[in-house]
Formats: sequence, structure tokens, C-alpha cells
Amino acid sequence: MPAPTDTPARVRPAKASAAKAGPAKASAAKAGAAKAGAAKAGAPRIKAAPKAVLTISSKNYSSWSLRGYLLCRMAGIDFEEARVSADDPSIRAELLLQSSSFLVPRLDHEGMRIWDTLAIAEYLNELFPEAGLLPKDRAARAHCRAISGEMHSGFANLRSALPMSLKAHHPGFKVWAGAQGDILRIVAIWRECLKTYGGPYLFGTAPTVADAMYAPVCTRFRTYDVPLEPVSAAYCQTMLAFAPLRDWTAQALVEPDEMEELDVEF
Ligand SMILES: N[C@@H](CCC(=O)N[C@@H](CS)C(=O)NCC(=O)O)C(=O)O
Repeated sequence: MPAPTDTPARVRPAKASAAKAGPAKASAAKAGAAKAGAAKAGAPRIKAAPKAVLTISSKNYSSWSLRGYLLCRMAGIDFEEARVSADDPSIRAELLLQSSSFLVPRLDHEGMRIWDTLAIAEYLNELFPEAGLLPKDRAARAHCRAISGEMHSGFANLRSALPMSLKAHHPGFKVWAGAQGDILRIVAIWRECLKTYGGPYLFGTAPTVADAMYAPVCTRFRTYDVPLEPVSAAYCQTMLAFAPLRDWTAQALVEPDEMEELDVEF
């Protein structure tokens, strides 16, 4: 982490991060490579079908899809992605038939269909307890669930005023006062966690559900050039450097544009 200063830091724009992700990742994304987990050297050419399917929508705009994806990558589940276009009426109809909620992300695994990001997180934690999606310590685990729940059900002003768009960059963006309150609360949450558990992730040395929940906030802070004090800026940089988030971002940057303008949380 950089030495603390009084100067607010701004988080690096997405393009720099995408360039760092490298051409290999960009071309993989272009080819539509949607499989999680790189093929290991010497692995057989014919692979068994992944056991899980994660349904997502836009990689550029869908913050909830991103959270679901990060959780699957953190858990290490063998999964592939299924993409739905939120604008396509036939897809919407199909999703409504399939599920009482037509929201994404949705995880299909061993005949089960799990929607809602926190339900997916809990399911993956039960399946892969060794992945550490939730902290081992009971108090830390409760804390992790509390701040994850706060993200899940709150921060409506931030979501509507600063919608996720990984392709966009708005230097000097003027944040509306209502959203500023959400930002202050979020950085207070981060600072408490980083102080209590020592970072660089919210609950210590490895990412947890909470980091997946707040990852789209880090991308929003970069997109909208939100000034941050050094501790929060360093946390954002940690998350933006997290390999699964970089993989997702590289694929988002080559995604065809779906919407000309976005003024609501998606
Ligand atoms: N609380 C839900 C939120 C999911 C959500 O709002 N997903 C958005 C995409 S980011 C969606 O599917 N919207 C449906 C639509 O726009 O048709 C969760 O945790 O998964």
C-alpha cells in the first residue's frame, strides 16, 4: 500500500487496466471464450462439460453479473457462462418461464437453479468451504455478511447516479450530494475492515464475498474519477488488479455496445 498522504487519489481509468490485462486476454474475450479457469498444460483435449452454468448479461453494465462471476471464480467452481441480452424480449420471456425471478446472475448446478447474488454466495460457500468465501472467524463472518447485505440492499443513490460502465471514463465527474452520502458510508466500511483485518482485501489476505460485492464500486470510482483517501484508493487498486476482475474487464471492453445511454442501475 502506498504511504498515506492527505491528497485524494483517483483510481486509474479502465483503459489502462485493460492494456495491462494484455492482448492475450483481449483476444480470448473476442473469441467469446467464456470458460472460467485456464486450461492447464498437459490437460486432455476433450474436457468434461462444466458442472455449472452461470447466466449473466452485459459485462460492461451488469454489476450483479460481475459479482456472480467473481464469486464463481473465487470459489473455483468449474463453470461456463450463458449470456442473455437484457434488451431481447424473447429472452426475457424465456427467463420468466424458467424462473420466478428473471434477474441475473443465476447459477445452474446439479439440477438446482440459484438466483440472487447472496444466495449464490452462500451456496458456493457451502460447496467449497475451503475456498474461504466467508471468513473462518465467527465475528468476522458475521461482519462480512453484514456489509455484504448492506451492499445488496442499499446504496440506491450511488447505483443510480454512478451506474457501472467499464468502458466509460468521466474525468472530473460531479457527484450529486445524495450519492456522496453513499460514498462516505462505503469508504467508512472499507476503512474499518482494512484496519481491523489488515488488508489488502476487506477481510485480510484473501478475497471474500464482501470483496465481490464491493468490486463494482471500485470500478465505478475509477469510471467516475471519484477522489478517495489513500487507504480506500489502495483497496480499489487491489481489487482492480484482482485477476478475475481484470479478465472480466478485458471482455467487457470488447463487448459490442448495447445501450447508447444508461441512467438507471442495471
Ligand atoms: N438482488 C439481485 C439483483 C440482480 C439484478 O438486479 N440483476 C439485473 C442485472 S444487473 C437484472 O437481471 N435485471 C433484469 C433486467 O434488467 O431485465 C441479486 O442479488 O442478484
